Amino acid sequence: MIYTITLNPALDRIIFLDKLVKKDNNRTKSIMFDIGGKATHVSVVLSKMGIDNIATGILAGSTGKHVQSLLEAKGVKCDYVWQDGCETRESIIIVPEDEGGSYMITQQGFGVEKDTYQKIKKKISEMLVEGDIAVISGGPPPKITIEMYRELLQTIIDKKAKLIVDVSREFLIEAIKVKPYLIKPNEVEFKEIIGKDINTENEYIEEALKLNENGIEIVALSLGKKGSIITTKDKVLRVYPPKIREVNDTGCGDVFLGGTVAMISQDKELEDIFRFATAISASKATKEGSSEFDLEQTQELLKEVQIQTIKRRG
Ligand code: TA6
Repeated sequence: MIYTITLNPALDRIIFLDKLVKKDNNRTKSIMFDIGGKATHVSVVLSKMGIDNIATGILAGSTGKHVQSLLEAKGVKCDYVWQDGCETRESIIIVPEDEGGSYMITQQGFGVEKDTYQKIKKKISEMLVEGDIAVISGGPPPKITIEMYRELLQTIIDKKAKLIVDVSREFLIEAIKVKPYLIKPNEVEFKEIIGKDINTENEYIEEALKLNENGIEIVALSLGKKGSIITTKDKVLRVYPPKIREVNDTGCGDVFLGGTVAMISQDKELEDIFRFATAISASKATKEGSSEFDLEQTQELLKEVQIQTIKRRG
């Protein structure tokens, strides 16, 4: 079974404008809601592909109910811990259509009480069995300390599940200590964990291979619109995305992770994993929602993904 763990889900309020002008009354063209928070997106991808999974984490209030109803409408099986007396956060995504790209204004979220933390830790421990895949992704909520986060990761490792982590800053630095199966840092996050201000792709590869040698099976370094560098002990790939007409770039990284997890769960080869992940992420970029994509379009885009094998052991 695959479990996606979003400690701090968000309701994405996505606002489309012709343009965004300071000190002006910018009239919206349209507004839509989607799920947010990162591992939630992984569950959406898996569910649409018919791959069994359960979405868990922490939700609260009417906004939390809205997130859960959006997830269930997308076919996701939910098993969240609920905290009373507060509200799941919103992430406001502004898409000015004259610029390309988007602006994201994200609330921190509510402070997680100790008993809520104990409940999610217990749920994770009781659900997971050896061989499961556990994806923990997205910024942890307030009051989740590094120590508490590490304990959650250790709980997953102790159950001998395959741990996949997409988080940033001090939480990612902590995560690599438990040697997760896969991490998906962007360039800023990667520099934070290696503690060096490097810039060339060769330097990235050299540092990523050190992480592989230290026990992280797959490092998927996201270069954003430039694609990604994938390293394992035995292989290094440089993956280039297809050309698409971008509508909303929000959620591309999370859907990329969803595609990655889907292919890993089907024991695909490294190239196939990241060809698919790149294609489904490109499909997401052509959609308005932060978790929208089209599987038929993804199949079409597969052949436009370019992969260069830079290193192969043996
Ligand atoms: O990556 C996109 C996204 O998940 C949005 O849907 C929005 O919810 C935001 O990121 C949340 O980011 P955070 O790191 O705060 O969990």
